[in-house]
This record gives sequence, structure tokens and C-alpha cells, in this order.
Amino acid sequence: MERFKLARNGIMKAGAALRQCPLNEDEVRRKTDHQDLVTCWDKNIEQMLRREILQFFPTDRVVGEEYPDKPGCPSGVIWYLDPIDGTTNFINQRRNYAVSVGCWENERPLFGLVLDVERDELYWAKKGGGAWRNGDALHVSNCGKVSDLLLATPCIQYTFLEEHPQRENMLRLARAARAVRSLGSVALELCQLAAGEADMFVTTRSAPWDHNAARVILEEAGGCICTLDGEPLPLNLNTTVAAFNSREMCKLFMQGEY
Ligand code: 2AM
Ligand code: CA
Repeated sequence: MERFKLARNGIMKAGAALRQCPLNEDEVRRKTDHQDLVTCWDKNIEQMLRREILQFFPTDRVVGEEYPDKPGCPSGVIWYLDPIDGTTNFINQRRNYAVSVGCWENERPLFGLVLDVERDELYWAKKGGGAWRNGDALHVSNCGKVSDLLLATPCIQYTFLEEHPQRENMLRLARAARAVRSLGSVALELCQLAAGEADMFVTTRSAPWDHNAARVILEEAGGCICTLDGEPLPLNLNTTVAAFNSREMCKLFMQGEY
């Protein structure tokens, strides 16, 4: 089976399982602290996706949030899996969470899929083929003025309350912008940017499985993405992320003059 088709079948199967799974309190665990939670479903869904991928493509490398990577596989194809992006939303709201599946070959994107599980909306893009939400083509907004800008950020504590080199810049930007929104899912917020429903995205913490599927969708929708310092986004490291509807907005942010 073709990789994209396998990914689409797998992500839809994962979504169907998550929509009807029970979630009891004793299935929620702390990973590091009370703000970093995981459920049995994060693990089950990642295992299911891994099994399906490796059954058809046993030499592909799979990087997921819940299970360690086995580095050094010979193939140049790497999958990035987040079985539940927005785990806190999954636990507390039972909405606003996603399954994220990205596939890259030799550091070049092949495709990305992000399923907004409860809305049953599939964001997807193949390299060079445009960005889509179900059957509708997506494009970033044309917002060019900071005072009209809607800024998305997935974790308000990290972005505005913790010390980091861009904190002052972020605070000035938040005051100058029209509004700040926080959904609590890196993948879904990058897809909002791709769909023109937000104009800029920032986070001080993101992992490869959080953003490597959605970044393909965003770039195919006409957006751009880098670190908060304006460096190219690394593929395999935890990183800060800044994403924009245009190069001009990126330049404005890096200059920090609002
Ligand atoms: P998760 O739900 O898969 O953990 C808001 O919390 C967003 O930031 C979610 O997309 C969440 O992913 C991600 N996130 C939370 N803590 C993180 C961390 N320490 N490093 C990277 N991403 C994180
Ligand atoms: Ca996750």
C-alpha cells in the first residue's frame, strides 16, 4: 500500500477509536508533573499506528511521543507520530485534540496529516499538492497589519509567563495585536494558521511530533515556519516555533517593532 493511503487509513481508524473510547480517572497519569499528563489511549493509539506502518514498511523509522525511537534504521523515510496532540484537552474537554502523522524522506517532506478528532476534520497536504481540510483547499490569511493580527499560542504559561529571550517581544506583540487565542494543541493551531483562521503562531516548546505533520500543511497553504530566533526549524529536535502567514510578517516579528 502507498504510504499516504496507509497514513490516511491509520489516522481515520485512530480518530474513530478515540471518539468512542472510555476514559477513567485511573487511566490518566503524570509524565513529569501535574501539567504533563498521559493516558492509556496515547500509548494504545501510537502502538496501533506504529504496527500498521511497520507491517508495510519495516525499515522506515518511526518517531513518536510515547515510545522511544530506534535510531540508525537504514531507510531515509521517517514518520512523526503524535497519537494525541492536546492531551489535556482530551482529558478535560473531550474536544480540541488531534492525531498527527507526518512523513519525511531525507529531511524533505512527503506529506502531513492532522485529524481534528471530534470535528472529524482532516487537514492534509502532500508536498507540492496544496493544503486541504477534507475536500476544501486551504490558504493562509492575507493579514499584513499587526493591529489586525490574531496570534495563536498553545501554552500561555510558557509563552508569556516564563523567562526566555523573546518574552518582551511576545508581550509587546500581544498588546499590539487584535487578539491572542490559545487552543492548546500545536498541530491544530498550525492548521488554523494554514486555514487563515489565525495569522501568526508562537510557542517556546514544541517537539518534532507536535509540528512536523502540520508544518507540511502550513507551508503548502502558503505560510512559513522557523524558530523564535528566525533560524530554520530543525526536524529532529525539541525547539521553539514561530509561524507566519507571510515572509513580511516573519520579518516584522523578528524586528520586533510594533
Ligand atoms: P501534547 O498534548 O502532545 O503534550 C499545549 O500544551 C501544546 O504544547 C500541546 O500541543 C502539547 O502537546 C504541547 N506541549 C506541552 N508540553 C510540551 C513540552 N514540554 N514540550 C513540547 N511540547 C509540549
Ligand atoms: Ca501527545
